[in-house]
Amino acid sequence: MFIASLAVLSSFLVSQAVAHGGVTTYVIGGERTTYPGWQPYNTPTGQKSIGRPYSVSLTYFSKISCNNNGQASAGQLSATVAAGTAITAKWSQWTHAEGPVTVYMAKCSGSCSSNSSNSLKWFKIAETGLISGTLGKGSWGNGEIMKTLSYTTNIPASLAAGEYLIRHELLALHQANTPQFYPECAQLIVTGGGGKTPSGSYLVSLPGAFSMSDPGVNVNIYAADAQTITTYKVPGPAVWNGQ
Ligand SMILES: *[C@@H]1O[C@H](CO)[C@@H](O)[C@H](O)[C@H]1NC(C)=O
Ligand SMILES: [Cu+2]
Repeated sequence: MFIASLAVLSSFLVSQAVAHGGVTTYVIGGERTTYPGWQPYNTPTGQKSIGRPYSVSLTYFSKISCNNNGQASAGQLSATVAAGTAITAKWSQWTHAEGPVTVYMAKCSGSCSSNSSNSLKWFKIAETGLISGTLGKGSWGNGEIMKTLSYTTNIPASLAAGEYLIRHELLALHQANTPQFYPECAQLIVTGGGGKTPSGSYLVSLPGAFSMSDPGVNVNIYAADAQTITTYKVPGPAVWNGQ
């Protein structure tokens, strides 16, 4: 009895630790359609998920696109979603209040499952950075994730139909000058839409869009000046306005 409850407790702690910062569920169009995200603490064998695979939620620049080698899983699925529809990412656990939340998309050529996330062009569809207050003591997008464990954004209504990756990133800034990235991707098949895709400065490569030289990445929220600075530029391109 004692041994059994210890085993249950330790497996609970392990899965919580690994799941920290990982999208566990995607909800499309309100509560009507729910898809499980990739489950990093389960064996990859036989997993069928719209989430791209990853093993540990925390990552760094070399794996910044989808937190893996860029490839789809063997059982990769895609979710069909009409342009203009809300998509909600849900996390099971999150503990870092400081830093921005961003959502990117990338158009695949042909089938997303045969495209590396590292060679696509990404655009940003939403961001929540410093909401109020200072870098050191302010309210951040990541603090909202701690409260709701979810982030909802709309697939741009004007977006061209086709296959896309969607990427949610939590950038945790609680360690001085040591950013922690928690990105995950999922595959979507967008229907309807207005035939538009962004161009020019809205499109970036991942890796490539930001590095430690970015002032929004290399942040010390405990520095003296951070207690008075009230502006913060979220790393990456401007949010695409759908035009
Ligand atoms: C994406 O996959 C298609 C095949 O479906 C291929 O023709 C194309 O070159 C790939 N593009 C990238 C960027 O990997
Ligand atoms: Cu953490």
